[in-house]
Amino acid sequence: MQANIGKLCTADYHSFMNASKNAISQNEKQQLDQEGYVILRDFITPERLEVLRHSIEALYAEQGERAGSEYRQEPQTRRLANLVNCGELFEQVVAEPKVLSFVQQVLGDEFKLSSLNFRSANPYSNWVQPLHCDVGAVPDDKGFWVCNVIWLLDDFTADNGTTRFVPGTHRTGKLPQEVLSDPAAPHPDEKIVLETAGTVVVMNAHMWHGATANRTAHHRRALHSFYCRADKPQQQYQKQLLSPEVQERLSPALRKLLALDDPLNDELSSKLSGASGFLK
Ligand SMILES: O=C(O)CCC(=O)C(=O)O
Repeated sequence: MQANIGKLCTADYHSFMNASKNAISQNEKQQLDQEGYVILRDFITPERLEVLRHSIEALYAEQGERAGSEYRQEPQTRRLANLVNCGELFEQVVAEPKVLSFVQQVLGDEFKLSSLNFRSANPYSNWVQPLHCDVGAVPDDKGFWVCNVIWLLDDFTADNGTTRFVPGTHRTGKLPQEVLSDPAAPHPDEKIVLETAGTVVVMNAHMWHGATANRTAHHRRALHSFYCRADKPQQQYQKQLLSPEVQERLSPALRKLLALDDPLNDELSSKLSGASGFLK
């Protein structure tokens, strides 16, 4: 289904979820299940990439010191949080049908947006994120419950703070800090993302991963659209963070994806939002 979920009504949300089961190939499913990630090259058109970059830089300049403070700030890193609140182009990012098909493959039919953030490794930074699972999540008896999607706004190279990950570790049922003596150290089985701007990487976020140091003179920018299963708290409680004006104009399908009318989410996210896999 190619239509944007943002334009669909609630009934269509369920038919979207059914139709999207056929939207990805057996190979892609197997890759995501076994290895824990799928790479979608040339996914963001050059025009969309330019608009996203421009909007992000404008928001960062506007927010100044408080940028990212709806969630957490990170050393040697520019962050923006709560981006669904910042314009329709971000609503389209979280509701991208092809991406949602992959998310559904990881999380099952009942999932929601957990957060939409921007993250950019500063030039000449030596900060290496420890290998982590997002929000410190370990699969439970119902299976996987977190899935993260990295939207590359710049080329990711071996030197500029790219993401590293250890394929297959989403199936260990363990957090890296439980197993590794130093989760910030290089891992013998790690792979790094070497892809061009416009690529989207869908990751089972139980797979051990983290950003590396940026040794170049340029920022390395990405958006992270992060999803969780419906029975878990959102990382950023959307109903509390989105302005009334934004909530008012969202379509029923987007309201569903953001869990704006979901008492279970209110119960969970009002008490338990804000978790991180490694930031204090
Ligand atoms: O930006 C990246 O390369 C990875 C970021 C990440 O894993 C995180 O912030 O949790």
